[in-house]
Amino acid sequence: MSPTPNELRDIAKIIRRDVLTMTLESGSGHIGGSLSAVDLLTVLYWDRMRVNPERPRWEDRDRFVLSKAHASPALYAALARRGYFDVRELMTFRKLKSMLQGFPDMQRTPGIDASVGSPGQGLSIANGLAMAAKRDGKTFRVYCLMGDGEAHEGQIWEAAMTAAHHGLDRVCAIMDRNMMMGDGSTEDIVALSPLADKWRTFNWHVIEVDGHNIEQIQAAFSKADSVKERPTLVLARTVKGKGVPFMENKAEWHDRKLTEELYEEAMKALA
Ligand SMILES: Cc1ncc(C[n+]2csc(CCOP(=O)(O)OP(=O)(O)O)c2C)c(N)n1
Repeated sequence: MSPTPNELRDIAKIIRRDVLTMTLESGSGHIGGSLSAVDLLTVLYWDRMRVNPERPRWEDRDRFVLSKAHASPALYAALARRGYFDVRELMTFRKLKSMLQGFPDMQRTPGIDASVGSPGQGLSIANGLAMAAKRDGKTFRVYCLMGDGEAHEGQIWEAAMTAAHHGLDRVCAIMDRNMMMGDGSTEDIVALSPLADKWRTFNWHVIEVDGHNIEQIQAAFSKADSVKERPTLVLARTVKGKGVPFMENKAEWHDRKLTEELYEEAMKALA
């Protein structure tokens, strides 16, 4: 049985705490964009996706592609808490020989469906998985989480056209619209607005949600399931650094290093 929305909120809090603990331990890693994506990942892994952590390579599983690959701490924590591997493994994040490298590697880590790293590539991978599913008569769905800053990459729009052209209705892309990237506001760097209109013009079904509202996220994924002949984009309004007030909406927390002192303060906010 799926957890209740309140239980999902509790899980999200645990994952946020894990993100902080593992990045303190590693001395590096991307915190802001991990925290903005946690509620989306929680709903996907605990409520939406058809997966079996005991059989990470089960061929009928739904697939997940972390196109914003630098948010790996959030994904690794979600996979560990969901039972794909021992939670203690999180403390090896970014260390030599660890299976939890800075960017996800499907050959090393149970639960990772695509090796990713360079921004802009994930949606193309998701398209390929969806096309293969169609060819093989499989019913699995493919979820792909992108950053909004990633939409500066032309490949995203090539993939958007491709998915619409082929009517890939089993592709559900999610854009973590936190309005920020490492160097500041997406709108100052290269404006993306009106983003929903852009995707609609590319012939996608677009659903806009508050990306921290569990019920809205659940409803969006349910709706996406029923859309036929077109891919869906869940445009999730989020806050970079969500849950830790001194990190929220601060571009510097894209990849700033935690100190013990700041860690304690952040953990208090997530108590
Ligand atoms: C080809 C390439 N372009 C750019 C970068 C630098 N870079 C890494 S992630 C990223 C975008 C970060 O913004 P966003 O996707 O919005 O991430 P989020 O705010 O969700 O963390 C950029 C510009 C890179 N590593 N490689």
